[in-house]
Amino acid sequence: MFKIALVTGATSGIGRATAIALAKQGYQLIVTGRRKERLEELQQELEGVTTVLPLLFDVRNKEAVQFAIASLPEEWQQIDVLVNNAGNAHGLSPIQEGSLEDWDAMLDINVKGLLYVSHAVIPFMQKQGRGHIINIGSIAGKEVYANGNVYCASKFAVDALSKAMRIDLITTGIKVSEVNPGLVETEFSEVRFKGDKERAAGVYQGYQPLKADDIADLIAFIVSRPPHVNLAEVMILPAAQASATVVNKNL
Ligand code: NDP
Ligand code: 8X3
Repeated sequence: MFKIALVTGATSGIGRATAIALAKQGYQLIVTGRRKERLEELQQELEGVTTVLPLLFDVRNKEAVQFAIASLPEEWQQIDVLVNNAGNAHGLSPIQEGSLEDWDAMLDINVKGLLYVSHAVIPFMQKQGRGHIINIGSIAGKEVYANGNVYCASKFAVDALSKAMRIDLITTGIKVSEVNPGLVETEFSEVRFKGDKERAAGVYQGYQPLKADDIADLIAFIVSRPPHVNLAEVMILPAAQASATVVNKNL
């Protein structure tokens, strides 16, 4: 029997790589994001590997999230795995210079978006008495760094919500895991620095950062554990990274 995974933010980076890894593990996929052409491209790439259902919505729009997920055809409602991955940093400034638009974006996408998607998916999982939610947190949800203020706060919230979900869902058969990556080279820094590719590339120079596939492999491992095992929290760092701010750039 096929299993179904829903991956948010599957148009790029960690979400895209996770969708591909789960497809190779035999999952049918519901993939979400705002960039339609990228979702269709992924669907084409996975033709012959698995069935892919693209769902286009902005996770900030609670009505759109609820409508898209609640109207899934019956054969797509038995979601076994939810990867709450959609998210980004917007800006890197001291709190006294922060932009209200950037703050809204990070809290609305990284925290409220994760909640909206979970709220829509959990009833399906409860109905079948099983499921696995993987929340993508960050090392920034464990340590605050200079100028990271609101992004860090959004990821601290993901940490708190992952723990809270694990407690509240304990009687439902739904497992909750949190994956906390360090530096992964994706479009993340390009988004943070508003399209400044040179500044973004600088974040990953002088050491070997993680690749999106490294996180995808970990997620594929987590969901393939036997029913009695839950990898509740995993931090995954490049070998050159010791903390949010200590990176050996001479490796
Ligand atoms: P990318 O920028 O490559 O991917 C971000 C994904 O999130 C895209 O698919 C994007 O899709 C989606 N997304 C962003 N905003 C929205 C929105 N409003 N509605 C719907 N989807 C949205 O970054 P990463 O792959 O690196 O980031 C994925 C997750 O990993 C994030 O939660 C990030 O915080 C976390 N993370 C990243 C690390 C890194 O170093 N890269 C380290 C630790 C955690 P689209 O634009 O099409 O909507
Ligand atoms: C992404 C990693 O260190 O840029 O969450 O915040 S970091």
